[in-house]
Amino acid sequence: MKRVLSGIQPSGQLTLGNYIGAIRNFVRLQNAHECFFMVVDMHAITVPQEPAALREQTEAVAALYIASGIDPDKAAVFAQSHVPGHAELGWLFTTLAHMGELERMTQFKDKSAGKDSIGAGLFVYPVLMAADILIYNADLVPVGEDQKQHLEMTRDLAARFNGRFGECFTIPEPYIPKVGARIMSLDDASRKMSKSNPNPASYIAIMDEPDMVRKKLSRAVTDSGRAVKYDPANKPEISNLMSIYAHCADMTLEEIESRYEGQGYGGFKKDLAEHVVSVLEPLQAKYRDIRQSGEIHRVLAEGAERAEAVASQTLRDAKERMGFLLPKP
Ligand code: AQP
Repeated sequence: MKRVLSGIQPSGQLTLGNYIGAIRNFVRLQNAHECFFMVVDMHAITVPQEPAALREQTEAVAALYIASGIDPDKAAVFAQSHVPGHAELGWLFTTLAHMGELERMTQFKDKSAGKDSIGAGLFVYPVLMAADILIYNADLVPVGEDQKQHLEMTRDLAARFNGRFGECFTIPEPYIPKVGARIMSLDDASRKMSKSNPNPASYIAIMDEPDMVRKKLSRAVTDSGRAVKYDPANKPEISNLMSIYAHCADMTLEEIESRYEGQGYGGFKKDLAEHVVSVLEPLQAKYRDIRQSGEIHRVLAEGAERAEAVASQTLRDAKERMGFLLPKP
């Protein structure tokens, strides 16, 4: 059985991009694999977070995992900060990572652009991500396209460590969906949909009410012309909406093209909104039940216990190989 690891930052309201690019695949993978799904709260603080909001969002992301169909009896669901080995292994990896490779990371460039003061944590974000993955010796990492570069760096760090200290870490593979790996912003199809975008009209939040979803999609920017045709290079806006449609209606892009042949964007956008609502409404109802039950704390505690059992072994092995004097049991 392959081991799967992934996580999402509690850095705002989760979007349809997070759902299509990541969470849906978590749910698919849990049946045939040993899965670990984290709420990566320590990554979230690489940009400023309000403490009360961080706590609330951490619970919210865990509850959304469960509401989306992740079964905590199958997959370990936990908060990254509840397993201290992530931070410790992350520190060890900072001594192997190179400044040059970290400077090349596009997420760092995007998030630091135009800022006067940039936290060192944002710079070493990919090193902590490598520790998250390698501490479980994960084989597969389901992520959206934007995380591919970080995953490459994880593979490089694993190979560097193994080359220097002996085989310790599994080299993980990315698991990226073919369609929907990069859902774009509703107001600008050159930028990805992001939960930390200050303009809420740019994203569909998983918890957006049906009327809000309809409003946002009716106002979503579309290309000039009227053909519903998948052509990301020349028609990025409509192609993005088609990717969302394909996922929510469970249809292929070709089926969507033929359904709307000769019809223009109006009807397509209306139907799209209904498909999105039909996916989100049941999920929102389950989310509310889970939050009310208060069971999320138990889920997180049990998940952290399962994760810790694996993480502490790997960390011990890595430290021993690096030459640390380990305390006698
Ligand atoms: N627009 C997207 N399309 C497809 N996949 C996406 N993901 C994020 N946005 C899209 C995937 O969701 C997972 C969790 O992401 P994250 O929270 O760890 O950080 P992120 O990639 O930086 O996501 P956001 O929403 O843009 O967060 P903020 O705004 O806080 O930085 C990842 O697998 C990601 O690929």
